[in-house]
Amino acid sequence: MRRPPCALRTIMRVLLINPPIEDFFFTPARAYPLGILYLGAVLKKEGFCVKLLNSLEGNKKFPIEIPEGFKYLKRYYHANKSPFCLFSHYYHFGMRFAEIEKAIRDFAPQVVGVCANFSPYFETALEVAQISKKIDKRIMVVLGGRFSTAQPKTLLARACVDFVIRGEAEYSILELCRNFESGNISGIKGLCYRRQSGMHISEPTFIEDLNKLPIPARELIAYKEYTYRKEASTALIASRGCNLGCSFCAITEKFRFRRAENVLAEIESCIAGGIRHFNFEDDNINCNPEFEKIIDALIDKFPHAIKVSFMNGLLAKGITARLRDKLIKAGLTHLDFSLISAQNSLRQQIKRKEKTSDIFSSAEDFAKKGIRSTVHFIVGLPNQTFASSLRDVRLLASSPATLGPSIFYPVLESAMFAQLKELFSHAPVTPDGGTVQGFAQRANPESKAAKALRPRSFTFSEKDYRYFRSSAACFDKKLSRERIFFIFYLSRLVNFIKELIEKLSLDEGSFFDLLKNTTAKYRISKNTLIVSKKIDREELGLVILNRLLNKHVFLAVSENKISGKFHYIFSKEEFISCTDIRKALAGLTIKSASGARVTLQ
Ligand code: B12
Ligand code: SF4
Repeated sequence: MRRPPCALRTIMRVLLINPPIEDFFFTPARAYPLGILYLGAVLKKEGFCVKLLNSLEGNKKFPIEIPEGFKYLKRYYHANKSPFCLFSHYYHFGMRFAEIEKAIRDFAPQVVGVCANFSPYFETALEVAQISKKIDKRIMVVLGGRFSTAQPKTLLARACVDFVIRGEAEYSILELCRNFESGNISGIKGLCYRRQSGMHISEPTFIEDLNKLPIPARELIAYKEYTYRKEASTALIASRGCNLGCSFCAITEKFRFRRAENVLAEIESCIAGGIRHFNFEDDNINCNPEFEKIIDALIDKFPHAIKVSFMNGLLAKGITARLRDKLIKAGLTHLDFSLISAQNSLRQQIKRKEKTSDIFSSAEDFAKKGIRSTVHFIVGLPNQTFASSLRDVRLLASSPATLGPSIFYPVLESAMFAQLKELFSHAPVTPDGGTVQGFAQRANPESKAAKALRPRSFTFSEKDYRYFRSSAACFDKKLSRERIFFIFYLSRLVNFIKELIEKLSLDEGSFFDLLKNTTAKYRISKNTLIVSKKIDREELGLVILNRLLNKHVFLAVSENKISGKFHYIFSKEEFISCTDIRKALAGLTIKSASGARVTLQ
């Protein structure tokens, strides 16, 4: 590899990369590479020549073949124009590997740092490591992030990985780069590497005083291109760690927070650079004793000039009426709460201490002031039943909040992970009877055939990490996969109605009129509707909803253009019983953010 003949030749070149991810879905509004921006800031400050490649920048995505291990999901995720559908394609989100290769060649780094944060996507991080070594085997490849912290040995087993840093890596990567040439790396906190006698694995390191860290080096990315509701937007974090200890969560390190002035200085520098929206990614920012002070300062210094959100969630407990009004004044765009489940015994089991009544009353209070909330809840937790999930949907339907269902996934460092042995012993099996590595999927867990296929002992290999994502819908101990997706469909139907009555200011009477009139516009013959103009999402949703409520049995729809006409072909969603959906909808009261209600018959 030719290194550039520039003045920087003697300065070490470090390239930090956030790799692509491959999945059925991704949330582009939160693709901010905060972790490596912190590393970049520390390295830049010390004079290293740093470049950052966030391959998730710019919302690139390419449909790719569903990997063999995920083929069982084809039954649930397929091309569907219905506004209630699950996912459709499997995608490569982010830059293609060839583009990443070119970027590495062009920059000619001595060090490549790759973020291996998410367990299910560690393979794309390894692919980037592999590419770096292929370009020049002298490149020092270092990996870090949550997955790296949990499984350093998995990564170090690959020749393309030289080092893994466990935990918060700002100071450790700096030390590593400083000592790169001398080779004196002993004593660097969190550093793991291979040696002749095996692997050297250090304990993860966490930074005590966050105020001493430089602010993330946003100038390393096209920061104005990251937008939210058309305004330049950034993620930021005012604290790290969490003391609350929910058993399904990876965040087990001690809670530490930044002083208000320190956070303010970061916000000021962002505002000077044109950023107007601030999304706090803290795990529980309102446990931060400086939180109200930060909000007060935002109101004082930037009145009506900025917008704020907390997409990783706020704890409802502690949001007093005074704080609520301040948050709104500071430019709050919307709220995200984490209900997990409304069932008390489940909440106790997962050690969730927040009261559900606090969440519901907060969502009501904010709605009255014109601020929408999304209440996130988990479907498929160990020991969760269908009835319990259905109750969550009912409760949320009658609240002004949007429903945010997410499917349970196991997290490597969580306390719950230790119980996996038990969970895997109910290992599901694929509908076609095959097994997928350590855990396979099973249509009827109690069937004789399924029991015969159940692995006798608990084993799972690194190939199984890919299933530690919500879209894999892995467990079906008490709540089968069909039932999990049922809750998803139902939630989408409820959200669709909420949105519609809000947007068109409908009441119960006008909602049912709209339903009837829209359907009357379209004549469906043999499950096919042919029109000269494309039908919009809302109308299509209303057509499906009306047919559903009137006992017809389709939920899926495909769209094709034939000889200038649009053909909509309606079909059954095989795995969902329309009778059950109708039963679940019957008598359901749905409330919009503005308070309008519709009760379905
Ligand atoms: C923002 C976020 C996202 C964003 C993406 C962010 C991104 N940059 O790509 C979105 C919303 C898309 C996302 C999605 C998911 N997420 Co998320 N996410 C987070 C969150 C809330 C904040 C991350 C952050 O900015 N932290 C702040 C920075 C400062 O810390 P950091 O990133 O950890 O970086 C430090 C170290 O890790 C390390 N480090 C990081 N990178 C590197 C690189 C090198 C080279 C080195 C040496 C060190 C290093 O040094 C950094 C500085 O100290 C974390 C929770 C958390 N507190 O971290 C969960 C978290 C990372 N997410 C998690 C998961 C599992 C997911 C999902 C896969 C879950 C799912 N639904 O299946 C999804 C993916 C779904 C999808 N297809 O979109 C888990 C990861 C656990 C694991 N081992 O896999 C976490 C920890 C949440 C949790 N409570 O369990 N997520
Ligand atoms: S889920 Fe949130 S509150 Fe619970 S331990 Fe994790 S970070 Fe803390």
